Amino acid sequence: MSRIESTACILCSRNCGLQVELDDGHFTRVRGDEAHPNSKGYLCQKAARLEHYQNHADRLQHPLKRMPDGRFERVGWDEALDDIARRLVAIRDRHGGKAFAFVGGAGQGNHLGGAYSRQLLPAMRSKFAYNSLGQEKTGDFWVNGRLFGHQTCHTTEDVEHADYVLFIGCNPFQSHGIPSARDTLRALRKDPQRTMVVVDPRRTETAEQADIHLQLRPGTDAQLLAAMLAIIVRDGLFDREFLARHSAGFDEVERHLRAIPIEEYVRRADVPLADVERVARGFATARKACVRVDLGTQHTLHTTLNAYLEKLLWLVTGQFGRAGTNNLHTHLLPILGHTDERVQIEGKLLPRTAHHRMHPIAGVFPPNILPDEILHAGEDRVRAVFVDSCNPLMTWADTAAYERAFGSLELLVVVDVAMTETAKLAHYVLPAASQFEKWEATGFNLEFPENYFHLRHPLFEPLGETLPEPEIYTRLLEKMGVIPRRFPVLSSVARLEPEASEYLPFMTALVATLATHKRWVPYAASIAYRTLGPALPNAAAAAAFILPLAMQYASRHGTAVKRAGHRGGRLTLGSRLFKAILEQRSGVVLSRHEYEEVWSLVRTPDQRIQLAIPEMLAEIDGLASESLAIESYPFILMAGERRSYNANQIFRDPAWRKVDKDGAMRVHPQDADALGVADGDRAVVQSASGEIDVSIEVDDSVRPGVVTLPHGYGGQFAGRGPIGPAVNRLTASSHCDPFTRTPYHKYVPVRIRRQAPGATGESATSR
Ligand SMILES: Nc1nc2c(c(=O)[nH]1)N[C@H]1C(S)=C(S)[C@@H](COP(=O)(O)OP(=O)(O)OC[C@H]3O[C@@H](n4cnc5c(=O)[nH]c(N)nc54)[C@H](O)[C@@H]3O)O[C@H]1N2
Ligand SMILES: Nc1nc2c(c(=O)[nH]1)N[C@H]1C(S)=C(S)[C@@H](COP(=O)(O)OP(=O)(O)OC[C@H]3O[C@@H](n4cnc5c(=O)[nH]c(N)nc54)[C@H](O)[C@@H]3O)O[C@H]1N2
Ligand code: SF4
Ligand SMILES: [Mo]
Repeated sequence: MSRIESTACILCSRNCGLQVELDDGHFTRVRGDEAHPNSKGYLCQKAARLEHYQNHADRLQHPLKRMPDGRFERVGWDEALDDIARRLVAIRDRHGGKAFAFVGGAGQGNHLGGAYSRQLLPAMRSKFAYNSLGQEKTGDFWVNGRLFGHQTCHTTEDVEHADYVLFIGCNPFQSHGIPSARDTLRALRKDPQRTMVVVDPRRTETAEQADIHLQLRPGTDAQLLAAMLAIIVRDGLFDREFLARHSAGFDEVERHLRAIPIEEYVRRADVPLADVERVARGFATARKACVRVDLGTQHTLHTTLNAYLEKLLWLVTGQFGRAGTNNLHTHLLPILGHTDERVQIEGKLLPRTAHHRMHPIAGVFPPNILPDEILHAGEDRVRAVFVDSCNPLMTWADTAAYERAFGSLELLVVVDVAMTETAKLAHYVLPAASQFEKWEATGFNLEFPENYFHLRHPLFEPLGETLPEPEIYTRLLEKMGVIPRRFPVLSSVARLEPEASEYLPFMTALVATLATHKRWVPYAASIAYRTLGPALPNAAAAAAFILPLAMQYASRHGTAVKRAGHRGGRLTLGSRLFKAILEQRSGVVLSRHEYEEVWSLVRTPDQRIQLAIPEMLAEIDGLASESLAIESYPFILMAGERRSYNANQIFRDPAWRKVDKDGAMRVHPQDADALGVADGDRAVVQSASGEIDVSIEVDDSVRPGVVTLPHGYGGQFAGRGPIGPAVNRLTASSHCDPFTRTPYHKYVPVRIRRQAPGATGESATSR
């Protein structure tokens, strides 16, 4: 019997609402959900392929244990979790918290489990959370921390309402990342009053639609942005009134900007000076302008400085805090932390890693250092790693380093829905129910002035013996002895008509319990799951921890929550918001702010934006002495492009791809001639770290001297592979921003040689 249900796409951070038709455990049709308050029916071609995530040959069904001969054997949940709990506790008690690292915890659509998995860190007395944000966004978060006073002050861009949009190092036509990307781009292109500028070394699908495309030399964004800012300062295009009212430190920033050799930096970026002047002026004088950036600036040279310069662009021109500009936004799920490396807590600085002495940013440690933290010889090395919703063997820099590091651990546990490359190295592989078999939600609700939240209901029965993460981690904590198995008082309060009483007796009891048992505070999610959980309607136990978060949100943003249509008093507004979240199948508008309320989200003591960041000003000065030539590697590889059929490493069955099955390498015709390669030929790409075999696509959208390979290929499926380019065989742990350690994936120096027909190298990809 087929039926129609509401859910959301799990393939990118937009999490578009979907209406899906289901039949006998399968997706038979996928459409956009018009009732979804944010995506309003929008979706892209990838969502139609979700059946390939839900049902495929490598789905995990049972807990597995790796035997001494390398084979995996099926074990029971209790046997697996008892042994894991015993070994974790032994490692913790013998070596302390430094011996444990937690990896991942959430993908593009599954952030509910993260509330439970992160409890393992305090249970292990460890602070060492590594995840993919630490290989792309931490430079941005660090700069936000300095500018706005808190690393959770995450910025957003109102592309939909802007007159002038600058896309720097992002390709929303393919990667989305902005609301209803393709519709939004089309609207921009069609309106002669609005201007779209793309800054990208490739003539991307987005650039094709732009009014101005600055096709800069890779890795020169810092020079180009510095030159634009210098033009703005030189020509007096900054917003004096905005700066005087809302910021501090502009004079100092201005001094550094005035010293910038504009023409020389524009020459280094290799774009026409007249275009740069036009863009600087156009952006500064537009009524409503915003900047959208992504990996093109975050995965290249000067990652952190790029974030600073990009934000200065909209701050010095006063393009902030209004419709059509950049803004801050609210959070329901706390996906970011605040870990300022300068601040002392109880007389102590933040914990640093044993080998690199690296500090966290927004609570996250960088993937690029983890292999060294495991492999170094010290007593204080990382010995046990838990991986959840992440596949570092494929997605993090330096696959060979990860193979060595993970292969040497005393304990590696992987929680995933599928048998991944990382899972193959694990001592235990624990099978999670898929995102359509359990309650799920995303924390990527990054909108302003309206913000949204979508709690997704399970659509299918869990496959085989799979369990949702809330159950896996709660059982593990119980077996480790960090929380009791029963909370009789809380459970009995929870059973007293929780909805009719607005959950208030339960919240009161929870707060009282945690006040008397402070050691349980870090495990509030599991405690709410075990106590309030069973009393929730529709078996929504996993959503129980959202109650306190909704109450916190309502108490902080009460007026905006009421503007969104929610009703209630000081105590009940939050619990009513929670009820709405539980009930509305297509998602909820959480809050509706007025633009000027953006200042209430700034966390500096005086709500002024602190423009002068000494570390960044020093780096601006240092640009003058930079040299870029790397003679022995004549090409720059952008390792990890977004295309029409990649979606991180979420799909494993290559049958999901309608085109680009090989994940071909784009090469400029001039370079193809010089290399003697044509469409469909094979070539070997070699970097300082490794080499892989690729298929060629001659394409004049790239600059000469630049080649691109897609992200999300190179995995194994059903015993076969690698399928397509495994790009992280070419990247190196050490090739990264010195400050944040985020990788330079878009700037990998390589050599290329033609592969004679019929020849297959050791690292050849099978087809
Ligand atoms: N189809 C698809 N969509 C996705 C994903 C996916 O795997 N597939 N992944 C999602 C995720 S996790 C993320 S983080 C986003 C990323 O989304 P994007 O950052 O938009 O995607 P990319 O294609 O990796 O990189 C963007 C652009 O940076 C350009 N670039 C390379 N080097 C430079 C440079 O030096 N300077 C500048 N200015 N630009 C440069 C590239 O040519 C490319 O067009 O996409 C999300 N959406
Ligand atoms: N060279 C290069 N490398 C890159 C990039 C690049 O551009 N170039 N892009 C980087 C970027 S921006 C990102 S965000 C990362 C993404 O890389 P990762 O952080 O590794 O995340 P994903 O590929 O999204 O998915 C990881 C795993 O989640 C599993 N999964 C799916 N659903 C569930 C679930 O419900 N529960 C559990 N437990 N697991 C589940 C999937 O099976 C998959 O194995 O890759 C990065 N790697
Ligand atoms: S991949 Fe992203 S843009 Fe496409 S349907 Fe899914 S969530 Fe929406
Ligand atoms: Mo990402």
